Amino acid sequence: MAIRPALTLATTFTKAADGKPATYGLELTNQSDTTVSDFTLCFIAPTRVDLEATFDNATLKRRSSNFVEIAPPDGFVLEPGGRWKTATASLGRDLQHWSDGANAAYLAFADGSTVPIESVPTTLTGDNAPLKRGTEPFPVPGPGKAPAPISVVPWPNLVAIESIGDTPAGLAVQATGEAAKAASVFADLAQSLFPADGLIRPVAEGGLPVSLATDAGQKPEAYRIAFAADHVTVHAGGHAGWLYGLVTLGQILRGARRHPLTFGFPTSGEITDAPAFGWRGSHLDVSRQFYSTAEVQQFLKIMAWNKLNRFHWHLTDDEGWRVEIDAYPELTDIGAWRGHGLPLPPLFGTGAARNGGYYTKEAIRQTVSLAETLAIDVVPEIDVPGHSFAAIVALPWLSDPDETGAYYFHDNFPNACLNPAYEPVYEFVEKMFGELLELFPSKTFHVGADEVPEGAWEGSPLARAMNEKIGGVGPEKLQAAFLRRVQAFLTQNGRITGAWEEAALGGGIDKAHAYLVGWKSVEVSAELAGEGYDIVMAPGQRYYLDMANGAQWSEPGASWAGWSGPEETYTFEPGEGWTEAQREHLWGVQACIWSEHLTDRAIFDRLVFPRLSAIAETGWTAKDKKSWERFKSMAGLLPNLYGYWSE
Ligand code: TNX
Repeated sequence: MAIRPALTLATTFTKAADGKPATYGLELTNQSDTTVSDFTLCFIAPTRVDLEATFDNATLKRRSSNFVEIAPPDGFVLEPGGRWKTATASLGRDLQHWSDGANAAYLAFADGSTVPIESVPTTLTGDNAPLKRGTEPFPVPGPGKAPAPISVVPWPNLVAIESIGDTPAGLAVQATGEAAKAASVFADLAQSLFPADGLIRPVAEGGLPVSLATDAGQKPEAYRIAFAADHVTVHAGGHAGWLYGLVTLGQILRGARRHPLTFGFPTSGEITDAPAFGWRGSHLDVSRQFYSTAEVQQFLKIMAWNKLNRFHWHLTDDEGWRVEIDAYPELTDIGAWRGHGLPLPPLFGTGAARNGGYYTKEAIRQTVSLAETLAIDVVPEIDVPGHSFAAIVALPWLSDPDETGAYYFHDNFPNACLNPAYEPVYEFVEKMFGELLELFPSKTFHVGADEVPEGAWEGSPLARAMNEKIGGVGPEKLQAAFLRRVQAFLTQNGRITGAWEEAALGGGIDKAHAYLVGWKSVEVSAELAGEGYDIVMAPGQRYYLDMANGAQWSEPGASWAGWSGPEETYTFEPGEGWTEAQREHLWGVQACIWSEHLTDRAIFDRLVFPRLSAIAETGWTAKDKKSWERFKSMAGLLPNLYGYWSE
C-alpha cells in the first residue's frame, strides 16, 4: 500500500492579459500504477468559483460554498503517469495570494469512497518567489543599537530607569494572600510560554527577590515597579495590576538574558504604567477552523503576555457550530463536522476525512476560568441572524416551511439567516443563549449581526408580512427588529449586547446596553460613535489579521480589505480625527483572527504575529509614547503560537 497519495493536483492562476480572461488551471497527475476512472475531482479553495461556473474539459457537478466537485469528460480514463488538465474563468474575483487557491483535494467515486490527493500550493504564472509561511523574524538589534534600554511590549507609559546593572538569573516572587495568586498565575504563564528559560527561580538558584505590595490607590490594571540592586517591588491595587507588573518584569528579564549587550535589567528607578484603553481584545474565529481547547488556552496565555484583556470567541458561523448546547445536541452532532458526504462539505484546507470539533461545557468552563486568572474577560459570540448555515443544517425546523427560493451572501451557502418572522427561532435563541449565559460570566455577550444579504427572507411569506407591517424594504428593518428582541432578552439578564457594526442598520439597537465592533472602515466607526454607540475598533484594513502582510503572491492571506504589514498595523491610530464626543465612545481596539485562509498553522503564525502585539501596544501605550522603531527592535522576543518562523 502506498503511504503517500500517488495523485497530485497542481493549480495555477493566470491574470487576464491580451483580451483573455483570468483563469484558474488545474492539473491532476496520476503517479500511481493504477488506472483511475469514473471519478469526480473535489477541491477546496478560499476563492470561490461562480455558482454556475463552466470548465474547459470538465463539468461542474456541485459547488457548495468553497467546495467544488467537477467531473472529467464522459469515459475519461486517467492512466498511470497520465494527466488531466482543466481550467475555468468563472471566478468572482482574481486570486491575489498563494493561499487563495486550492488547498485540499480528493477523488470521489459513486460508491461514496474517496482517494486523497496531494495538493500543492497554487502558483501564479510568472511568479517564482518562495512562498511565505511562519512568523517573520524581526532581528533584535546588535549591541548598543536598541532604541530603548529595556525590552517591554506594550511599552510602559512612564519609564524612569536610573541605572542598568547585572541581569539576575531569574525572578523569585514572594507574595502572600491575594497577591500569591498573581505570583502563581505568572509562574505558570512564564513556565508555559518559555519552559526552559527558567524566568522564575528561587533565591537559592540566583532568583532576584520580587515582592508584591498592595497600593489601593492604583486603578485595576495599573502598576508601579520600584527597582533596587537586590530587590524589586511591584505595587498594584489587585490581581490584574500585579500580573501585568510581573509580565513587564518577565519581559525585561528575558530580553536582557537573551540579548545582554542590547537590553538590560534596571537596578534603580521606576516604571509607572496603566493602559490607554479598557478594551484591548483579540477575536478568534473557531468556526472556519477548529482550534482545540489546548490551542485556545495557549493563545490566551500569549494574549496575557501582551496585556490583552478581552477574548472575543467567535463560536459559530456558517461553516461550523462549536459549542455544546444541551437542548439541541444536533448543533454539535451535525453542525460541528465537515467532510465528504456530510451535510457540511469539506472546506478550508481539509479533504474528505471528517474534520472539526466543538467545546464541551466543561472545556468552556475551564477556559473561562483560566482566562479569568489571566485577567482576560471571555466574550462569547453566537452569530445571528446571518452566518447561521451550520445551525440551520443541524436544525432544519428553524426555517419557515413555506419559504421558497434561495438567497446567498457572496455566493456562499443558501438561505443561511435565521428568520426574524418565524417564532420558533426566538425560542431557539433564548434557550440556547440561556445555557450560554450560565457558562460565560462576562458582562458582554456578542450576537453577531453581520452580513445579512440583500434579498434575505424575501421568499418567506411570514417575513414579507412582517416587513410590510413594520414598513421595511429589504432585510434591514427585519434584522433590527430581531436584534432588539434578542437584546431585550440579554438586557433582562443583565448583559450588554455586543454586535458587529451592521446592528446599527434599520433603526439599530438600544445604544444604552450595547457596543459595536466597527470593521468596515474607520469612517463608519466614527459616524456610529457620533450617533452614541460605544465602539471597539477592528478596521479590516489594519486589524483583520487574516489580511496578508503584503501585496505579493508569496504572502498568504485574504485581500478584500487590502494588506497590512506589521508596521501599517502598528502605526494605525484609532480615534485619530475623531471629535471629543466621538472619542468618548471609543472603548478600545481589537484584533480579528478570521480563519478562512488559516488553512495551516504556519499561516496562522505568519498572519497573527507580531501584528497581534502591534495592536496590543496601540491598546495599551499612550499615542505619543508609541514608536515603531522601538517596537520592531523587540518584536523578535515575542512568542508565536505554533513555533513556525519564516526563513
Ligand atoms: C467579514 S467581519 C466577515 C467574516 C469573514 C471576514 C473575512 C465580519 C463581521 N464578517 O465573516 O470571515 O470578513 O475577512
